[in-house]
Amino acid sequence: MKLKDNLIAEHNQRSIDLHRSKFEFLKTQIIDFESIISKLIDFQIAIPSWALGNGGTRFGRFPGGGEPRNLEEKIEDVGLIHKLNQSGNAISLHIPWDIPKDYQAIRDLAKEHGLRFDAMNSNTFQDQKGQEESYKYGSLQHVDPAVRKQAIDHNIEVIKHGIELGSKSLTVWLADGSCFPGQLNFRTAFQNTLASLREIYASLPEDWKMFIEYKAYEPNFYSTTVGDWGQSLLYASKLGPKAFTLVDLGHHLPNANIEQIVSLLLMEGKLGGFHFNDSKYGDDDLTAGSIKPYQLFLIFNELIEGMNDRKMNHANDLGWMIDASHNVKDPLEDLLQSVEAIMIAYTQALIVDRAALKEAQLKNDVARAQEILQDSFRTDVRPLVAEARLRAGGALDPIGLFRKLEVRQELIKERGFETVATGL
Ligand code: AOS
Ligand code: ZN
Ligand code: ZN
Ligand code: ZN
Repeated sequence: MKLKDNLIAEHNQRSIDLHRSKFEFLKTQIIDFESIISKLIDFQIAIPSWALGNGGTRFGRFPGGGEPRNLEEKIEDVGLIHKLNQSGNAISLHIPWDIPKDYQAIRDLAKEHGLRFDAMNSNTFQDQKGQEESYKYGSLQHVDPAVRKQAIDHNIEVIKHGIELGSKSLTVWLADGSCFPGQLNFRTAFQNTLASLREIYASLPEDWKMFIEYKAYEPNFYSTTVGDWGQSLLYASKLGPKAFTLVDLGHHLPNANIEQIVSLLLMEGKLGGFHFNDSKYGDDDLTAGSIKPYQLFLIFNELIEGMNDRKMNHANDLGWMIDASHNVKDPLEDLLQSVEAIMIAYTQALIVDRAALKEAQLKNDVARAQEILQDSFRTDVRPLVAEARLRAGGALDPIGLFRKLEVRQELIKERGFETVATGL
């Protein structure tokens, strides 16, 4: 289904007065609001193809209906999100789940929805039908060169699909590791992985980036071969200038200071991008900002600080992606909430008084430094985010409109309850 522009305009008209009064009030508190609005309009977040249906856990899956059944419908769903919020103009594909049958048709469809293709994701954590070698004991780290070769070839194939679609990056997330002490030799596993990554790296086009995603544990529970940002940074540094670290917010051990990791990776020029989500315990893949919104703000605070320092472009120089899984919510509503939470955290970080913060730090004025950050975090910037959306042609209240237009019911009518396998 496609949403008509006039429906969005009509919907906005109904709540415009209330919006205006909230926005006028906020304007009086924010000096640079026009430049913030233009930054918000430019800022786009990629939606993962695997988050458009209900996920599930190993205990079960409760599909909600109307889920996309193929790549075309996944693109359509991201198109719906983008139409509503004008902030999700990219889709991140996963191979082999999203192998395009006809590149031209897929490119045209994405264009029709105003979408581009963000990072391509490879998959060497499952065995596919008809595959010769098994990834049970790892892929790029494997003791058997034949398994490593199969995994390398797969990644190169993913790059080729990406080139056809105009993507510019490959995300490598490996499940490689071990479940028990003694199962593998850490250094051999690292060296095998590095050698395999080098071969993949050699196939990257000049203008591509490789993102190396780390994760503390799961599915391996004793060691993970790209287990933390240190290991990811080691690989990325050894590989070369096109390799970067990718930070998935759910991939740390409890209480890790993610904002500090982000700050240092930025300083080293090795931060590639994000998989935004939230978590309480582990790789929970919950809605961004739903559990720890202050952490999300602090991450953006470091991002703005570091990106300004390095004269980076907020909109284009990093990969802004969501990685999510929805067990109990409508996936489209959940993704709309995630994008909104990210935009809010970004805005709050943009309004931090950086000169005052620097001064407080130089004077060791700890209380003042905290006041400055929390002043921004506790400012209700939602009218600013809504104003940016309005000016870009989106809906003032995306979820409200999604419900009012009964989008999910329409999708169920169109697609029924048949479901596809979704990601992790
Ligand atoms: C796995 O835990 C990682 O978060 C991956 O980034 C992602 O979930 C996967 O590539 C999708 O299958
Ligand atoms: Zn991820
Ligand atoms: Zn994950
Ligand atoms: Zn995750």
